[in-house]
Amino acid sequence: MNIAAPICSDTACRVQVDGVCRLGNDPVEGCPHYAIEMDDIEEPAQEQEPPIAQPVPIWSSEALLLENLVALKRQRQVRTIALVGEQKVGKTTLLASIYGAYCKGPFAGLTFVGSETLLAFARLQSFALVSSGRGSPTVPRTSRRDPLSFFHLALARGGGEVLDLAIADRSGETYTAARTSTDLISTLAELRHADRVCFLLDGARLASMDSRTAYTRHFRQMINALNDNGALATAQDVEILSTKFDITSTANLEDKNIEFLDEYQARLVSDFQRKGLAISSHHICALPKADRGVGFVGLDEMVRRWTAPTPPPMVAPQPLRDATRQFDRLLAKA
Ligand SMILES: Nc1nc2c(ncn2[C@@H]2O[C@H](COP(=O)(O)OP(=O)(O)OP(=O)(O)O)[C@@H](O)[C@H]2O)c(=O)[nH]1
Ligand SMILES: [Mg+2]
Repeated sequence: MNIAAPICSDTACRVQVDGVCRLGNDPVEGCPHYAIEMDDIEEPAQEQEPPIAQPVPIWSSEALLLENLVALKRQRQVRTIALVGEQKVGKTTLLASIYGAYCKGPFAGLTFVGSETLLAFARLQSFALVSSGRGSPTVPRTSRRDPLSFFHLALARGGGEVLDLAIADRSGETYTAARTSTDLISTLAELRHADRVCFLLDGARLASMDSRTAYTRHFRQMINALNDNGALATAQDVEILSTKFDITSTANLEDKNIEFLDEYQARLVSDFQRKGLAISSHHICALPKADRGVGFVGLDEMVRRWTAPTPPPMVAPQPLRDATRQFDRLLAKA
């Protein structure tokens, strides 16, 4: 139903009904209230609601999940490193030590310029502080329930070029399970993203005569399992990092740990090089708590390897030896 627009702004006036002006104007057009635009009547000013700002997403600074890493990789060129090793080999400690080194200043020829995972790093670092109440520095155990996570570092070279590193961490139990149940290997998503895969070899278990034999067999089995199932296909480099060098080097000298370790590493390297892997081996000590005199070992060189400038891609045409067309053979003939 259409309601006729009021003809008089005086709401008590019945001019619209009976044609008589309440104020006695005749003709009614003489009334100042008659036939004025109702829009001209000023509405009492309504209180304006303050505008509600849209929520702004803020970066939590926690460790990156796989989808966060993929998003970051779309924005920046990120070098990804996977740390592979069984429980308590020292993966998380290595991460904490790298961050700790940058907290002190430039390290391995690079300066810290930022991190998308500062809070996660700080949380690891807090376990090493006196205020944590612990007698010696440590890091929290990575549980099998914890998701695969990545720690990010943005590092600058002298010329100002910034390099992004993402280092994967996950629980050692998952890698142990994948070694024996190879159908789990395809679930190790970090390996598909990794430019470099580092196998961490526990120097403390190698230094123990009781566990040495079984452990070395399991370690080789791990590299074999990942290699045979194509999990190392995308990595340009593979490293064996023997951890806890403070323990390996100070345990009973008669056990000749270092000689044993070096021979074992050399054998692994030559066997896997024959299988086509670009593999090398190195000693590291990320937390010299068994012997402070040993100090941090191999971390500087390791970060330099991880961040070394990549050679420019080969663009020159390569000669084809047995090409079917004469034209394609020209370069080989030259
Ligand atoms: N002496 C010595 N101990 C170390 C070194 N690196 C790590 N550790 C110790 O080894 C233990 C295990 O280290 P983590 O870093 O938690 O090992 P992880 O590989 O992350 O283990 P999961 O989280 O179980 O997969 C901790 O008590 C560390 O303090 C080292 O270089 N020297
Ligand atoms: Mg851990």
